[in-house]
Amino acid sequence: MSKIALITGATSGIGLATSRRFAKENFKLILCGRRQERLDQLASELSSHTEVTTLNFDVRDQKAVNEALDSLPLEFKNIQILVNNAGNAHGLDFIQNGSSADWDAMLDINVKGLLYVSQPIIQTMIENKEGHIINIGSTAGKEVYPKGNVYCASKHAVDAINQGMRMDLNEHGIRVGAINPGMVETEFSKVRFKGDDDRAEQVYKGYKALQPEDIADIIHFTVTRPYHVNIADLVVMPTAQASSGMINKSS
Ligand code: NDP
Ligand code: 8X3
Repeated sequence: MSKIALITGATSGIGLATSRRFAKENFKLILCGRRQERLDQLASELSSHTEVTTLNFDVRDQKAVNEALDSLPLEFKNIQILVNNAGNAHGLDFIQNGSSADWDAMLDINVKGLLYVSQPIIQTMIENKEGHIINIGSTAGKEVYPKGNVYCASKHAVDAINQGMRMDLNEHGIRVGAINPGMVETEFSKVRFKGDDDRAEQVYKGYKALQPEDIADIIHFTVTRPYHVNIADLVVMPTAQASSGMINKSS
């Protein structure tokens, strides 16, 4: 029977590629994001492969998250796979110059939003004694880089939450693991640099960055292992990257 997967941040980048990959493999999909037009387009594209529904909510708004999940049709309620992907960096500044609005956004979205989405779904997984949670962390959650301060803190928090979730849910037979990518060419830098597209493009110039489909492949591999196999924590970088924030642009 087709597995039911909920993907946050399905409107762009890694979440979009994962939605397409899962659709090809006939997973039943709950696609989440805030940009309704993109959700509608994606649902229409993928519905020729599989059953799709969409949920529009801001992960920062716990009430909206709960209402959206409550509104799921019965046939989508028993979520078996949760991909906690929604998130972004906001700004790249020395700590002394950082904007508190950016700090709030990163901590509220990347950390608290992940918790708000996870908790009600975990309840369902516990009841069903089955589930798989994939937390999208980052190399920034393993090593800090200059000016990465609060984004790196938010992804270090995802790393800690991933470990804690795995421990707490272990007795319920729920798989929990993190995928921690290095540089992936998505809209991430457009968001980080607030629409400065030239600056965003420079981030991926001079080397071959990971593509969102590379991460989708890994997520698909992870969720299709036999149930006794849990990929707990995986780091993946472009070959031109040696550590967080360290890219060899002459390679
Ligand atoms: P994108 O900017 O391409 O996609 C981000 C997604 O998150 C969008 O679908 C967006 O949807 C969603 N999102 C952002 N804020 C909110 C919010 N407040 N509420 C609901 N959804 C939200 O970036 P990526 O695909 O690169 O990023 C996906 C994840 O991968 C993030 O967690 C990021 O930290 C992580 N990552 C990215 C790397 C990279 O180099 N690109 C490397 C390592 C990790 P919408 O705007 O429609 O709400
Ligand atoms: C995104 C990758 O290196 O820009 O998490 O932080 S990086």
